[in-house]
Amino acid sequence: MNSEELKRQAAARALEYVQSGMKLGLGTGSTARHFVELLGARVRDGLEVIGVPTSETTRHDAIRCGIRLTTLDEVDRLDLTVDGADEIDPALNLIKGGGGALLREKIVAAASDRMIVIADDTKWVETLGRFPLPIEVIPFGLGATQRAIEKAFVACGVAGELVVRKAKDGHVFVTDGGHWIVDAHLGRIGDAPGLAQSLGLIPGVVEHGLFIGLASVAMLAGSQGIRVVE
Ligand code: ABF
Repeated sequence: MNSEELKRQAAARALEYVQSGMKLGLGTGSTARHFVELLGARVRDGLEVIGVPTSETTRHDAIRCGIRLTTLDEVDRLDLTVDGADEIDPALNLIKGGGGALLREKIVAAASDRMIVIADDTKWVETLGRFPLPIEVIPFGLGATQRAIEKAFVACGVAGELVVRKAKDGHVFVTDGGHWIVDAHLGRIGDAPGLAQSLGLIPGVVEHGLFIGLASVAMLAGSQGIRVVE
């Protein structure tokens, strides 16, 4: 089974948790897109849900699939968010943001009663950090922000290069919020909650891709089937 089929299987399993009347957070990325497509098929069969997309890309996908959308200004809490991840550890802490949508993804996840992470099992790691950690920053004062990030790394016992993300056209990648992303190549993050807390205190850091304590369930699709980790 190829990786797209595995992602679709994980997405299909998450769909079993969706009930009519739910308010849903709709994730971003290729795995989350499978979920949006499968959800759209159920909506066309009569399932009534309303969704909050985590990116402009997902907004367009959801509209194309016929899913009714709302915003976090119009609804209070969401019942469930289904989203992908770049890395998942045994405590269900995540690295997200490889697709650049981490800020909206985190706002939506934090506004949700439950978050299901869907992925193929290559995303499962014992310790986070092999995937470069995305940190969303304000362009103003970038040098000062990067120096503060490096200090936080030292305090948290990690080290690694910071690389300003470029888009495919060679220009700086700009997020849906108009910010930039620096990717931190750390290799291993021994204390992800501690690092998350330190990064959250730095002026100029808008958000970072460590999702600590937000995911409730992970659906990991592999050649042996789906492993559900709670
Ligand atoms: C989003 O998409 C991200 O936070 C993560 O960066 C990425 C995972 O993408 P994919 O499902 O394509 O591997 O969930």
